Amino acid sequence: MSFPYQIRSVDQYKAAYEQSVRDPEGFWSSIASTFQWQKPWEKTLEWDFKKPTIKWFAGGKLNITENCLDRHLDKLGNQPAIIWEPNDPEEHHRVLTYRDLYNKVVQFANVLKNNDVKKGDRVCIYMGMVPELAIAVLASARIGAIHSVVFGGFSAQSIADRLQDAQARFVITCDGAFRGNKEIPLKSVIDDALVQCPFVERVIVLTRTRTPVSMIKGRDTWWEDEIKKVETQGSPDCPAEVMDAEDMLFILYTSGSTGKPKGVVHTCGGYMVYTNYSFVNVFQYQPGDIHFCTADIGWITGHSYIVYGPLSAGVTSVLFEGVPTWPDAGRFWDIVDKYKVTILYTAPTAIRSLMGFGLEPVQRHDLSSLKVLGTVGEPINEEAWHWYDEHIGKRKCPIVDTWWQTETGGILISNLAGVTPAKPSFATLPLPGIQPILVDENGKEVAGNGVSGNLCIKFPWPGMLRTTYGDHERCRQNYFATYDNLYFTGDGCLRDEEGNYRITGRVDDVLNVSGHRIGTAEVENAINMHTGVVESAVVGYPHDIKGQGIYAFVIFQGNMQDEKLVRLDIASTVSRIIGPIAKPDKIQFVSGLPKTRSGKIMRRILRKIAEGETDKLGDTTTLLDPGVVEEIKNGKL
Ligand code: 7RM
Repeated sequence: MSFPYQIRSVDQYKAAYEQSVRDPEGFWSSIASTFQWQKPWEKTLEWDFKKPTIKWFAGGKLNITENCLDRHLDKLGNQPAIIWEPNDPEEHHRVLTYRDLYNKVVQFANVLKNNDVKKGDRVCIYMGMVPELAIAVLASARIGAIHSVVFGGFSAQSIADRLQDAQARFVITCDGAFRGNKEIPLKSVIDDALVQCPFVERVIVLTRTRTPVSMIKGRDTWWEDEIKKVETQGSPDCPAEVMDAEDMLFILYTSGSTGKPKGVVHTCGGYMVYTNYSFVNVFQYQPGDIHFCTADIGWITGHSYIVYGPLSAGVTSVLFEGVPTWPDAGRFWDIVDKYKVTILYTAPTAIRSLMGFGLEPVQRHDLSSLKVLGTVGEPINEEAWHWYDEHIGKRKCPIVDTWWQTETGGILISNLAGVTPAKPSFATLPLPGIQPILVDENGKEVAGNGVSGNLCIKFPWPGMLRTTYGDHERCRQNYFATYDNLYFTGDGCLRDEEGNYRITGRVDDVLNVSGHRIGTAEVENAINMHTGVVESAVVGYPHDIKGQGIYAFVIFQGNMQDEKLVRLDIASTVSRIIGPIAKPDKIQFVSGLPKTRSGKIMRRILRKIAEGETDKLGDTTTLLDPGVVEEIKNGKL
């Protein structure tokens, strides 16, 4: 496919940017008109950030799967859509052409219909990285069901919370998942979650690890058996459901500064246009490209840049089941070599961890197919940037540092590979259509260059979130109430003399651990569930590989005979409640926490202590008991 809106020079970038600000509706409608619509839209944009109301392409009818599958069949039917690389390199890989993927999606869409899944129903998908995960996602979209993918590392409790919030009556899972030398018992985790979710009517279970699972009559059914049923029914077809541009496409839960994760809602039309537009421009996609995004489909990066963006562009997308360091630290490079990957998109945390294994695992492989490298999820430090540039890209591949969020649907700030200049540790410039603004604490614009402030966006773009599921007020509070008439990202940001943006990290109580978003309040709630814990406070601290580590200060009143064991108990409590990704790296037992007279924990002080900057604690005179600070400083881990 070719894309008339692909920007190929700095001048084109400038012109497109200028047009997108002067005439946003004209800009986006000319892009959107290149997609396959069942009925054209009536109004390009309707918006009011105060409520918020955001509607793109209202009245337009479409199905995103027709744009990802049907429209490619004529020309790209025999081209691989998905190349699946299993966890174990000894196991055979799988290739699904666009034709194969189309067939499997309509087939599974019919399975969903057979199981009484209807348009608007929420379907929870909890699977490992197998092609059937992408198939389940697309099949849901095909019939207008709203998918809610939950990352395979989350606990039963986290799944139950999400099922309840979304009132999902359907679950799709696997018996288990292979990840490195581990086997994760997905179905068994689902069984634990469902104890709290009697409203779930049907669980469809794909065979992957063939680990023994309990199958409950009337509720649980095998994927393979369901496929056999539709095969005997005859019609291999499944017409795409007619969706309004503003109908919900999916919910994806993400952590915020308060207790429970919120369900970010994306809609069909705008998300389709934005993921495709950003994919084609940032990575400078060319026909024949092999795109390898190493994220899990359980995160937004996988939704947008393994499934919807690449497939709507007709690219070949590599889907990898395993982990970067198993069987050895050459696994990514092995895959690049094997499939002649041209675009590699990964996270700084992965780069930093692989750097630690030296160059031998890299040098064993031919990486000459690579054309473009990308990073996402967290700020990239210069050392990692240069290693990536030198040893992976051999100094001939542009690196795109892509800044975006679950809420933004797609990349908002990034250089365009080989078109606009890169600058190490800077995401650089906004994509045309994106209008960033920096503000101070009072919401006053910080104008000009060489400044820093809180990053906001002042004009809507098609890929932005529309609401948080079941609680619109929470969406308003979280993103649109901090500053009048602005979308607030929660990130701090610096703008250099040339106008390049560098995102410095969260300014709220959200941690970024190995590119995973975790709320401090969420971790505290989990720690506090341990019987011996009275109170806790969690902050982040700089971590060489993870970017941020989790540091927990805990007041403990239980049996403390074996401190090491208590730490393990607390960690395993967190693992149970949230998942292993939220386990604290350090747990320091304290007798009190630094609090203001009104009882608020002063995290600023704890953060400084955790960062090792104990001489820069600032003003502690407003504390209820300044004495606890000394004790905490002395006990620092
Ligand atoms: C895509 C994704 C979002 C948060 C965001 C930032 C941080 C993401 C970059 C980055 C610096 C980047 N979605 N972040 N990309 N920080 N440079 N290129 O990660 O919802 O899970 O996280 O991640 O703090 O607000 S997310």
